[in-house]
Amino acid sequence: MPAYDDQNIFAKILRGEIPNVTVYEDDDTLCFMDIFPRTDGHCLVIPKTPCRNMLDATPEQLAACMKTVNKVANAAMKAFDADGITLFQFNEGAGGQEVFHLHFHIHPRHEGLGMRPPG
Ligand code: D5M
Repeated sequence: MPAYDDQNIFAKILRGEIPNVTVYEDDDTLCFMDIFPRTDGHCLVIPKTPCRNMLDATPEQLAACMKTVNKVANAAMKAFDADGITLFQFNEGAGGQEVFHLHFHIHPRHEGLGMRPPG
């Protein structure tokens, strides 16, 4: 697997080099709105420390991300009056990953409503 590249777009967001719409932040993680939302309320949770994806993540990075996913997903259930949450996470190009900094997609879902296509 290639090494972490700090020129990826989420590393730039973490350094404040490009803007984002922040949903939640703590010492270890950042959650912000996805620029191409596939459902209303589609947002991303990332660790603040370098990590390419789940395959090279430490237990601490994964735990911190899951803690934030749990908080944001429960808040999104209320904020969007959602019926459920879909959690996506992709690893390497063959696994569907396009931005190579670990991230978890949170999708609030409603009964009978599909997801918009990617992009
Ligand atoms: O896809 C990467 C995801 O990251 C995709 O849903 C678009 C989103 N994205 C890309 N650039 C930005 C910026 N600048 N802000 C917010 N969201 C962004 P994946 O296949 O999961 O690697």
